[in-house]
Amino acid sequence: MAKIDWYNEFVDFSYKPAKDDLVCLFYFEPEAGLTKKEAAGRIASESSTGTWTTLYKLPPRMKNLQAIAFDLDGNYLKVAYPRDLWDNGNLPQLLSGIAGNIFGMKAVKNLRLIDVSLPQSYIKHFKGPHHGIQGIRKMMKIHKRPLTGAVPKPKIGFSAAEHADIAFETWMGGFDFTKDDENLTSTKFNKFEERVRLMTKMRDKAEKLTGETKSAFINITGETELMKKRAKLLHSYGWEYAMIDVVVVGTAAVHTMRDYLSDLDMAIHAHRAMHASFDRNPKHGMTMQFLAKIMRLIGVTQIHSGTAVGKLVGSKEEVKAIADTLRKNKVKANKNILLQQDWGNIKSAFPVSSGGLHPGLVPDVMKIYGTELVLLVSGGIHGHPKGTRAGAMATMQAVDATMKGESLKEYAKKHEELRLALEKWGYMKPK
Ligand code: CAP
Ligand code: MG
Repeated sequence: MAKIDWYNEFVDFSYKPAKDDLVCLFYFEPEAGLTKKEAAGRIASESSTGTWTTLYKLPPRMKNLQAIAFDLDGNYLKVAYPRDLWDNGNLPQLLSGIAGNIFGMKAVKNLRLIDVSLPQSYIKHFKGPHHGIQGIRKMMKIHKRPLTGAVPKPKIGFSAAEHADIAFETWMGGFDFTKDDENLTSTKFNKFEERVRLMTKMRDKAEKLTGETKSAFINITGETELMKKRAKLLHSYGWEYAMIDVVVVGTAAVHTMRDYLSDLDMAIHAHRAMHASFDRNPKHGMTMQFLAKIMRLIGVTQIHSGTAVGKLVGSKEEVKAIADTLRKNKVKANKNILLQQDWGNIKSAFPVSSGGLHPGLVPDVMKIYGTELVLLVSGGIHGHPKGTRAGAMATMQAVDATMKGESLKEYAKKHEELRLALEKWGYMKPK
């Protein structure tokens, strides 16, 4: 009987990836009735040149474009993709290939894209972050400790004037940044233009009083032309950053804005709102380390990476994998979590730890990340018994204690703001 499918031609467990191959690591569960090898063939086929049936005509050269499932270890599968499949510098096309139809195949009960190892011949077509971690540290004149910031809370509802006043208190408490929340862009009670104007006034006042550089992640999320307009306004008021909710705007818009903001010598704070719709299920979807990788490749300055100890999902192992993906130049393979990656000339990006943090959790977060991170503590300063400024001071005291290797308990004996924070929250891990 004539063969009706050719999936097994996409499997070769003796194949050794070529230097220029792009390699993906998947977790997968075959649907009942299919072997792992049969499902593996379907993953490699559907994400490269194949279809469900044998064809009347198949030019021999197509063989050179087929993906090959080459390494099967339990439910983990590696697939090698020929370099010629991929359009230089086109990340949406990459996603349509390795993260497209395959998630909907009946052949798999579950499928998760864990990581991708990109060859130099692919990454050289991307610019990566404009500043890099050292560039940001130089710009902010902060060379050792974590950078710190907070979002006004409640996350939306303040007038532009109230928002700017809270920013002033945050900066005067010693924080470097104030951040808009992910769902605040421009509303009738807090218009973007008004917020920028008033935030600028408060920034200049706080810089004058403290002698420190103060900045903000002001949210320009929206249609790309609108984002350009808002970025230009930020630049005209001397702001160094723009904030973009990168998942909801999409990789093409982030790419456009990376180049537009880079021409203005501006940095991108990437919020990852909506990521958990595809990365929290350990059996299906894509990992946060994969999302962090493509965002560093496109060129965001920093992206939220989790806390492990705060209110939102993300294990310690996952947080470390994301931090390595963002900060390292040469990433080592970590079984079933990361593939090796040489970033070549692509600059580093800051991990951003945020979500349910307060001064009592600062040592836990710094134990995971070290000092090379942006630390955002929002509810954890505005909920302080003595208010925002004292909450920021308490957090800066917790950072200082941790940098000095002192316990918070000891340090709090001589620092009232930290003592009051520990009295309220202790070391609780919010849910
Ligand atoms: C944190 C936050 C951030 C989350 C995002 C919030 O506020 O502003 O958006 O950190 O999660 O809206 O919850 P709190 P992630 O500090 O008051 O919790 O960083 O995991 O992307
Ligand atoms: Mg938020």
